[in-house]
This record gives sequence, structure tokens and C-alpha cells, in this order.
Amino acid sequence: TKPKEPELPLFFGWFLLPEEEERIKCATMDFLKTLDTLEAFKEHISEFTGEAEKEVDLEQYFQNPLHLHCTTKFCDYGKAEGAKEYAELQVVKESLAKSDELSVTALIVTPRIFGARVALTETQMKLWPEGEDKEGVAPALMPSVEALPMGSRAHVTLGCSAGVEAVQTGLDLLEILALQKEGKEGTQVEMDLGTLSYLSEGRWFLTLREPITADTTFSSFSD
Ligand code: 2AM
Repeated sequence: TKPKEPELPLFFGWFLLPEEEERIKCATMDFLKTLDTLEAFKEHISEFTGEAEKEVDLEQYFQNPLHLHCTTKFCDYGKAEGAKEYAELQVVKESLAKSDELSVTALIVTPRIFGARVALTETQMKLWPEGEDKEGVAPALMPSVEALPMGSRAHVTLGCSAGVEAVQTGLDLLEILALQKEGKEGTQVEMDLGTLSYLSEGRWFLTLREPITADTTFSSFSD
């Protein structure tokens, strides 16, 4: 009989420690609470509600994911391309169960998702699979994404609107970064946490004045 292949997880990533998770959720919820009261946001409310006069409570609008994390490799139990190769990397094996600190440099809100942009260190980049930034990107967006530095997609999904899957956060982040690169930023609003900019079609990007750091553990996850 053939030896049983080791099973591959749903994904690998950095998982926030429980107390860190609470701290980040509180800080980012405060931002959401302020965002939906801003005049600049209200002007574009129809991009969230479909109606001009309707109000939106962003705290209710986004559903929290179970465990806050930054995905490095989505393996889909081995069905995703390169899953086995990634799991077998020496750096992956050595990093499992190790602590690491993530740095959040921006927050993004779109009608689909709420997320945190993560700036990876050089060491953390070693765990970022080559080509992962481009996974599932629409052909029209591909040239812009290819021009972005590797690891640009790194993020923590903080919430999704009804019926939206978490994978959308990385895609919306890439779209925002591409628009910024083309100089397509609109309204800018100064907030306590940093500078908020609007990028059309309900896309908001908050550049944090001070990065928010969070302690994590690198690990695999299976449902
Ligand atoms: P996320 O990293 O944006 O949160 C389990 O579904 C996890 O894997 C989620 O955290 C999800 O998104 C991520 N994920 C799901 N499908 C993916 C895909 N096709 N490519 C990359 N990440 C994916």
C-alpha cells in the first residue's frame, strides 16, 4: 500500500493572539463608527445602500470573521496550485508555531469588505509565496498588479458584507493600490488615526499615522 500523504490545511497564515484580536477589533470598530458619520462618507452612501438618503451602520454592515489572521498561502486542502510545494518549504516548517509581530499600516473599507493592510518585513516576505499577489486577479487589473511590489496583497480581513467571501479583501486592496498609483485619489479627510482618502465606487483608504502592531503566531488552519 502507498504511504498516506500528509494532509494539507485550508491555509497558512499569521494568527493574532486572542488579546491582540480584541485590541485590534476595538480600535478598528472605533474607526468604522466615525467613518459612517463623516459628511464625505455620507455623500457617497448610495454606493453602500443603493439609495441616496438611506443611512448605514457600518458596524452592523460587516460581519466579523472568526479568527483574525493574515493569510500567506491558501491551500484549499491541497487543491490550490503550489499548496504542497509551499507546505514543504523549509522556511514554512521552521516558522510553524513561532511568534511574529505584524504591522498594520492602513485600513480599507469598500461596499464588500473591511480590512487592514499589512506591511511585511523582509523576513516575513520569505513566507509570502511567489505569484500569490496575482491569484484570482481579473485580467484587466493584472498589469497594474504586476507593477506593485511583492506582498502588496498582505492583509487581515476584519469583516465582510452579507454574501461576500473573505478572499475579496485582497482583491479590493490591490485595486485600491493600483488606483493610488495612477494618482486617482479623490477627497482627503484628516482623522485622528490618519489620512482618509476616497477612491471612487465606495472605496475608502485610511493611511495610519502610526502603524498598529499585533503579536501573532504562524500556523496552518483547517476547518
Ligand atoms: P482572507 O485571507 O482575505 O481572509 C479561508 O477562506 C481563508 O483563506 C480566508 O482568510 C480567505 O481570505 C483566504 N482565501 C480564501 N480563498 C482564497 C483564495 N482563492 N486566494 C487567497 N486566499 C483565499
